[in-house]
Amino acid sequence: MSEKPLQVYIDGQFFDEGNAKISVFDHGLLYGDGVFEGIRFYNDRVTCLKEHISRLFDSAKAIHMEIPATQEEVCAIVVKTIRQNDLHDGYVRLVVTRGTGGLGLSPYRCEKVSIIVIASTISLYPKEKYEQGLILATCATRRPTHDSLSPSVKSLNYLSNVMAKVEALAAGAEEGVMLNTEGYVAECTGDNIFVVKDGIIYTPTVASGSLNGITRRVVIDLAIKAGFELREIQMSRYDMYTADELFLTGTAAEVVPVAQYDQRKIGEGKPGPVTKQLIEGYRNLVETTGTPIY
Ligand code: PXG
Repeated sequence: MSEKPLQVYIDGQFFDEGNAKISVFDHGLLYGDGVFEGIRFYNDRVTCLKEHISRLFDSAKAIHMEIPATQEEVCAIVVKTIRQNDLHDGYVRLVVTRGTGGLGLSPYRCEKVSIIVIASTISLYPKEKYEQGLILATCATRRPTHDSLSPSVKSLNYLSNVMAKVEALAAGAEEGVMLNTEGYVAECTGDNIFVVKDGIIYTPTVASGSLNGITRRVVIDLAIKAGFELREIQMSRYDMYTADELFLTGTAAEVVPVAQYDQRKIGEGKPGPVTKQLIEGYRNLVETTGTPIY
């Protein structure tokens, strides 16, 4: 027997996943003209919902797009879509596209901005990876700079990240490290980076070209609360090669340890004590906080 189809929200209505369709003339498809968020929910609570929606509105503002709803309304739509699918733990992909328009770049010919919400489940890395650590490699593709499309915009243009992921996988790694045009470490293809050295925790500044990650912020706050010194720095590959511990953060990835980077074993080559403490702290936090769904 097949499972009940997912109910996908598009512009005020729910559709069975097989019938959840948008126009081939949607500028999200034709030009990558749109923004998105990836949001998790655990134990009937949506993690950092307001923060995700606030970032979505900032991304939209930056690309001169008006979302046809308030932040509170979009929060309610996300919660409603999870409820509609009777889910308790999972992942929401919230996509806002410029909408249907003619062939031609101008967004002003698009009829209306579309809001799409998919609530489902996600597993980015196999469970063992959280005990063994990931293998990373530096990618040739650099993070875009703020003078083109700001890397702070979580847009539907993820091709440089996709290319970086392809390069990492081709190098036999599981995730790729993206540098900025100056050669400093920015982030991974879908996660932020943290280093532990001599008991101090470091992460690249947002100005290095990293996304202002919501998990990054939660982990920074957790680390400071736990009494660690936390420094946002311009980070080099050297800082990563010589780290005692290395870990990544992201909504999908959560907090995930790194065992190897560019053929160098990191620390003991297995998750260190600080990483383990933060994995534990993050899990406790997401299980017990967030916007209630039911
Ligand atoms: N950097 C980039 C480029 C990202 O896309 C992060 C860092 C982590 O940010 P958050 O706010 O999630 O802590 C992201 C987020 C997916 C997926 O489907 C990707 C992300 C989030 C959720 C799902 O691969 N990227």
